[in-house]
Amino acid sequence: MGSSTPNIEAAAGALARAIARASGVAVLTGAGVSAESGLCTFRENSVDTMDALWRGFDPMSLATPEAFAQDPERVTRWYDWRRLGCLAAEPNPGHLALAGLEALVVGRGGRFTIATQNVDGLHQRAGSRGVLELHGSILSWRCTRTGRHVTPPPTPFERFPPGSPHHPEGLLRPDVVWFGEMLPELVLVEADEAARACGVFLTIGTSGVVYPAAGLLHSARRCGAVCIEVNPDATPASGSAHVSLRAPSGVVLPELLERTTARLVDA
Ligand code: BJW
Repeated sequence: MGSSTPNIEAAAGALARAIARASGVAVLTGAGVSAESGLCTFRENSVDTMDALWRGFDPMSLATPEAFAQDPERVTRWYDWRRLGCLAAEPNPGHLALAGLEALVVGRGGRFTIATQNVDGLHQRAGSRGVLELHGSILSWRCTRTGRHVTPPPTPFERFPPGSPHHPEGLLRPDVVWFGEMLPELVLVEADEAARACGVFLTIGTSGVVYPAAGLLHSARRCGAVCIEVNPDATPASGSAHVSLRAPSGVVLPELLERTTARLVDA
């Protein structure tokens, strides 16, 4: 394998040392990790990835309780389109490499946690087990009146917004966390504990601007973790990373896994 991504040896060395000591590895992922599965990111929707219907819409203006209250049909049409896209997408080599890294860490007695901001379920489908969904799941929907959950079938909704099967006056909404809503408390506590306890923290494919998720990197760094960023572009988080890998995660993560494994075998 021959990528010449600068800094990859430094990152592999930090990971191998942490794994050899059986110390934990914690990972924060964002939309960029699923970009190579064909899913749109939030802050850089390109003509290639956005369906014609949704070009010109600002995703950030649809991901709020206010947008849903004002126009539930428009918001649920967008989320249904994305839900079907997530179901049709496949995990990419970046997701698979993270599942492989988990096996390596856990096999040596360490703790491995992925705190993901993504709602697409692709880490789980790649085989990752220690996944914390900070912003919920687009595959699960809930009644706005009763709070009861439903997993809709993998076909488009028949009417918009879909009515709730649990309450005559309820609507279904995606079980995701919109701006101004609280993250699931226990999930956030567990993610913060993992960040504070780990030896290496990876922040992958996120612009690092949405809190409290973005604060996990700072928790990890304050507690002494080696912090590694994987992102083709610099972000506000870059200054807090000890090592930056400026490449797509689907390219660099398999190589990082390979080099880390080789170091452990050689040791
Ligand atoms: C690649 C790549 C490749 C491309 N490989 N990389 C502290 C300070 C300031 C504000 C706040 C604060 N605390 C709370 C707030 C308010 C707010 C917030 O953070 N606002 C900021 C924007 C200023 N936070 C909240 O409201 C949160 N709730 C909360 O804090 O509750 C308490 C509270 C309530 C009221 C007031 C105050 C406090 C909730 C946040 C929920 C975010 N929800 C969304 C939608 C989820 C559902 C859905 O999917 O539709 O989550 S918004 C959206 O942003 C989504 C994402 O998970 C999240 C982060 O985006 P992400 O993943 O980073 O994607 P992008 O597109 O931004 O970046 C992609 C990156 O990938 C780029 O860097 C590319 O370069 C890179 N990339 N290809 C690797 N191949």
